[in-house]
Amino acid sequence: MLNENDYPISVQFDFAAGTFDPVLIRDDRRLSDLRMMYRDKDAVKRTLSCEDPLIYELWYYPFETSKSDMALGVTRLLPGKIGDEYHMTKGHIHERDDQPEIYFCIKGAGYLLLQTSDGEFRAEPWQAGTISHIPPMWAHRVVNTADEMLVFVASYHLSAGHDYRPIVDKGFRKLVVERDGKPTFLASPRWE
Ligand code: S6P
Ligand code: ZN
Repeated sequence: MLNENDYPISVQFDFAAGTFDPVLIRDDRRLSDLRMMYRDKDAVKRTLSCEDPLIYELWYYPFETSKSDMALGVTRLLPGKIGDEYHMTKGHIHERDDQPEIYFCIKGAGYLLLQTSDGEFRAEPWQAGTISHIPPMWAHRVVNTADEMLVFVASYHLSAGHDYRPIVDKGFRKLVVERDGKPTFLASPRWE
């Protein structure tokens, strides 16, 4: 017997705008939400003394049925840097160790950083059209290294859970910074 949540639902994605409609939940992440993540604490302080810039927007549509759940998430990551470090998502690992995720880059360019709790690290170069599978047990973060907004679609089970603690505590092994106008990977001092 179907209940009212068990029927198919479609939303319409606008590729030029990087938005979809209808959207059920919208959330903003500002520099104050990410202050622990950036290496250059003086740059964070300086910026926050005059403004609290928007770093990314999250647009969500949770699909919850009587038997399962799945989320559609669109992340809209603005271009820019804090000090010399590019704008990025906070980054998290799924609480459940059997939960993967699919990311689909729609617009812009940058990197998907992936890391296990043992410190295995990968950086997947991203451009519009790249689709990446994030296996279970890999923390994930997206970095925007271009001059335009980076937009990606995520699909995952809502029951996966989000653990930000390992990233707050130690961060990723590599920082993505601008050197001579180009994105460059620096070993994070927190891993040495
Ligand atoms: C959820 C999925 C994305 C992120 C979003 C923001 O599993 O990976 O929807 O939540 O990209 O990143 P973060 O690290 O702030 O959650
Ligand atoms: Zn995730």
